[in-house]
Amino acid sequence: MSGEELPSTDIITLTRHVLSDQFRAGAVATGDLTLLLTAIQTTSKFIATNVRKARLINLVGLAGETNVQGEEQKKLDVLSNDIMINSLRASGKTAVLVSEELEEAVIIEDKYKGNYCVVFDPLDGSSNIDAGVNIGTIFGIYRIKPGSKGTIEDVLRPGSEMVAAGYTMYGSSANLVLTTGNGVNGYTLDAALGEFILTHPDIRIPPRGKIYSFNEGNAMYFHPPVVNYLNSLKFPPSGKSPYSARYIGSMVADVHRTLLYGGIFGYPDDKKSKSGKLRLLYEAFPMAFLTEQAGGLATTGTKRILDIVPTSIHQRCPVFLGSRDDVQDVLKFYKGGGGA
Ligand code: AFP
Repeated sequence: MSGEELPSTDIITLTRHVLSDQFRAGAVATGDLTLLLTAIQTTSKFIATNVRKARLINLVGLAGETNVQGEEQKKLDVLSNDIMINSLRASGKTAVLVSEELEEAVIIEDKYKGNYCVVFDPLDGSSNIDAGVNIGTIFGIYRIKPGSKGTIEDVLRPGSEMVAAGYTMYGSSANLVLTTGNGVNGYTLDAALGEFILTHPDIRIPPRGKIYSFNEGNAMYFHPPVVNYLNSLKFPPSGKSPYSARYIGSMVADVHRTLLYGGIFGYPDDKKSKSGKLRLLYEAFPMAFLTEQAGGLATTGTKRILDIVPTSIHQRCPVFLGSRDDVQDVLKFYKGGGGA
């Protein structure tokens, strides 16, 4: 095979990687989390396949229902929610499920009950589906509290208590990015093998970036710290270059770029949206966990996101996350001390 590159015979799949982590954890690990992650991988493969053929099999467009946030549900949202609920229940590893698409938490019946709770947005960024823009699944995983049979209290806990979090981005390829609390790794779906392969080991977010990612269409509602911070990026002191703006409007895609290239992603609270737009449990917490594990910071502007104690499953929260130095600049503006 001269001139041709030989395929690697030592590929690291997501399951192999998580299992090797489990071996390192020794006696503590039961393998349950690995099996749960296998179920999540299956749902991501299913959703990735359907996103790809959505236009051809008439899956885009409205499903004719509204979800708990009062937003119109797309057919793919419904499908993605159903596959996740079915697969997670059948895994036998879950006790409580919270989905963006369902008003109430799902308490798993005894027959299938396990020790984990999964909070998820099955298809985030769905207003982008019809335009073929990247969308994704976001998930966070808690272990039930000791002695609990699995109740809503098991998910009304700070994000810092999550044991794993991640997202799968459906774009030119399907990328699953995961933390189990020991750094962040990225896996790309090899469609021929049907496996997520480790392609982005130990993702580290650069300490400072050159990109900001906000929906500036809301600028008239922004509070002064945000307006002043954004102005400092656009009109830096002479000699410095302004930041570039990039905003996809699909959190998974905007955060994925921020993790890889650095910079800052923000969806602040403002005069119109008193708590911002993004959901704490299944958007802000998982992304904050990933960002911190990659060496970045995630804040509401006044407090660390992972320290918030949720009071309801669909509550919202302001979000600034990304490169350490960039997020610290925002914090300075909130403290009234100006920026870099
Ligand atoms: P959709 O799922 O309705 O498209 O909302 C996506 C999202 O929750 C998140 O993925 C984006 O970061 C954010 O909302 C975009 O919101 P704006 O459209 O208000 O900028």
